This record gives sequence, structure tokens and C-alpha cells, in this order.
Amino acid sequence: MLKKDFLWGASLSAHQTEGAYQEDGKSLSVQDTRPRSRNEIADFTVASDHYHHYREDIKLMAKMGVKAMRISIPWTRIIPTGIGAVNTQAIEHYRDVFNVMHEYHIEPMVTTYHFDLPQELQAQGGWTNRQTVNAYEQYVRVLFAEFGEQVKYWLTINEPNIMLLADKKILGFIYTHEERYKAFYNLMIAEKLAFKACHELCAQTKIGPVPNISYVYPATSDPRDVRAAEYFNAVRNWAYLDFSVRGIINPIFKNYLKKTGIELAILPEDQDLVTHNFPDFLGLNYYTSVTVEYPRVDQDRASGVSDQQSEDIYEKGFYKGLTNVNLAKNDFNWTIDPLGLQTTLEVVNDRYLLPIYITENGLGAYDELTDDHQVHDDYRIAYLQQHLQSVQQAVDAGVDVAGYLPWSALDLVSVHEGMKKRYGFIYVDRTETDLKNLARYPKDSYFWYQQVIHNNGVD
Ligand code: BGP
Repeated sequence: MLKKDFLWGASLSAHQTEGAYQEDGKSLSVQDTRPRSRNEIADFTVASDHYHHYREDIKLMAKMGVKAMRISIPWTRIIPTGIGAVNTQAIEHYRDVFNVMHEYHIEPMVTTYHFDLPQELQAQGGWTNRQTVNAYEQYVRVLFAEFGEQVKYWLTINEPNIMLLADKKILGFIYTHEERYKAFYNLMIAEKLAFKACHELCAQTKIGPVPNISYVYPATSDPRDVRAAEYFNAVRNWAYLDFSVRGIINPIFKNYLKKTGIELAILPEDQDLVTHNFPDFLGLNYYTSVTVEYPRVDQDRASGVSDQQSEDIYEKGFYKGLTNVNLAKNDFNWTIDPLGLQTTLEVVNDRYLLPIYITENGLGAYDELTDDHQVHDDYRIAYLQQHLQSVQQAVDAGVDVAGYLPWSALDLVSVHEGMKKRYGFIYVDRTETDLKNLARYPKDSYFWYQQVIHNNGVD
């Protein structure tokens, strides 16, 4: 049974929905400048035009019955130069967004940063440069001071693990091994500074990290495969949460780094910050599980280390991802593993014992709008239903899951696949190349979720 005050919601990120990419003083982020095909550039500049449709979108969310809505604020709107002057027009915009949410009794859950670093900071080394940490601290202090009264739930940095491991796909460039773990350290310090600033500036507010956590399975019981899974669990999952919640560098991760030529330690001047500032809850994004084996043959690494999809994972001498043949796949070849969510929740609970909000979970698919403006997305309903059953089983097993905010509130531009891959409860009428009229149409899953919220769970 879910708690009476279970936080039902839905999620979005700014750069995938807002558009208005150069309006009201916004500067360019790495999402605006990363290399894309021509069609895709047209995509991101307008996206779902949520910047101009937010009133309508929030109203539709309210009608669906959500109690919370996760959005992100673009750093490039608040502080266009990355560090320095604050853009008051942007402050007014988000003040109104939160006012509208409150009008409809929706709690905002706000991600401070979702893959969209100001280009100006990227040009100076981005997360490999410690200056970016100082800039982030200034930025989040502005957010907490301006919106601390309006926002009860803050999320720090969206999926730092996927951002670093799938760098090519998400950011458009590849980190060297050294750079990746320099950036890891700076991101983790930045997050600690956000915990500290939030607790100092807004006492009524709660803050948590938001990594993508998927339990990693060994392909077989061959002890080498089991060790491969242990390594990848540490590199992909625990390194991040151990830093945030326990204030340590995960030992298996540390050993992995050492074997690859990197000595990572918390700097003496950061020690106090790291061991005294912790999250109030965990935000957790989950799409599918991951399966790895010990790599028996050496191969070239094409890009990064891993992606959400297992086939891309490779690190010589440690692990190699492979498709789990026991699982079904979605339209885009991602495996579907609802039981994996239950396992992930139970393991995360076992390790960290904090309330968990599922801040992303959903199915990307090719949706079709009928002539009478309906979308019969029974496949999405099936996916969400099965994952919610897993959430409820985890809760029955003692895990404190406090909310569910699936991806996504409305159709948006997918990170990997543009506009053709849809996740929303609400259809946005446009295609990859044709902006059409951007009208909003609730899908079948919208009405299904309305009922789920009303019943406080699924059967
Ligand atoms: C997560 C991101 C989201 C979202 C989602 C789906 O990693 O936080 O921004 O995009 O993945 O991925 P995709 O859009 O590639 O299907």
C-alpha cells in the first residue's frame, strides 16, 4: 500500500521542452551548441514550446490529478554568462510558473541543472575546471534565495553518471579518462555545495541527488562475470550515491580508477564539506536494468564508457555490456525490466535508507495521432502499470518510496532520438521537421494515470 500522501507527479526537463532558446536573455547551453543534424537543430530551438505553453500544460497536468511536477531551470536563463549578473526576466518567468503550479495545488520539484551547462563555461573547460563549481554554487544560491519559498523539493544535477559515461551522445564530445573523473569530482563537490546552500538558505525545503540508477546483473555465474557486475555497479551507480550520501569514494570504484592510472581522493580542503552535507531524500531515474560480462576479447572503445543501453558498455579488463535475452524490448531496442526496478529500489534502500522519489521512468515509443486526435498507447500503459506494481511490491517490502514522477509529462525532444521518440502523457502535435500547430492532446495513458492517481495505486 502506498502512503496517503504519496507524491504522484510527472517530469520534464527545460532544454527538451521549452524551446525559446534565445528569448528573454537566455544564452546558449551545450545542448544548443552540440552538433546535430539540421532537422534536429530546428527541433531544440522550439522543442514542445513549453516556454510559451506552460499555463496550458500545467492546467492539463492538474486535470490529470498530479500533486507534483518536476521541471528543470536552465542556468543559461538565470545567469546567461554562467557566472555573474542575474537575469531578472528569468526570475519573473519561473516565479510565475511556480505561482501557476500552486494555483492548481501542484508542488514544483525543480532540477537545478539537466545536461545544459552554459556554453560560456564549457568553453573554459566545463566540469573539468574547478571554476565551474564556483559558478554553480553562485547559481544555485540565486535559485534558493529567489525560489526557496515557492519550491519544497529540489534536485541537484540530473544524471551526472549518464552525462559522464554517455558523454558523446549527451554532450556531443568525449572526455578523456582523466577528464571524466576530474569532472566526476567537481560535479560531486558542486552537489555537496548545493546541499549546503539549500539547507542554509531554505530550511523548509528538501534536496536530493538525481542519478540514473539501474542494478547491474552479471551475465552468468562465472566468477569473472560476477566481478564485472560488481565493478560496473560501483562505476555506474554506487560511486555517485556513496559520495552524496556517505561522503566517501566508493572503494571498488577507487580501486578501478587506481588500476586505470587515476588516484582519486577527497582534497583536504573539501573534506569538511563532503562529510557534513547530505541529501534529505534520493531522486532516482530508472528505465531498465543493465547486464555485463567479463570482456574475454579486447575491443576498441567507440565512445565514452556506457550508455543506458548495455551494448555500448566496455572497459578493457573490467566489463562489457550485453543484451539481456530474458527481457522484452521497446521500439528503440531498450530492454524492459519492471522486476529490475524492484531490485534496484530494494538494493538502494538497503545501502542508503533514505526516502526515494522515482523522478523518471517511462517508455519511449512511436505514437500515432488518430484523425480524431487520440493516441492509443496501451504499450505505455502496460509499461507503467508493471513498473508501478514493482514500486508497490518494494513498498510492501519496506522501501520508503515517497513519490513517482514518470517521464514525461508531455512529449518532448528525446536526448538520443529527437522528436520521433515520444514519452508523454500528452501528445504534442509536431514532428521532427514540421512544427505544425503544437496542439496538446491527452493520450490514453493520461486517462489511465488519472485513474491510478485517483485510486492511489494500481491493482
Ligand atoms: C534520461 C534523461 C532524460 C531523458 C531520458 C530518456 O537519461 O534524464 O533527459 O531524455 O533519459 O532518454 P532518451 O531521451 O534518450 O530516450
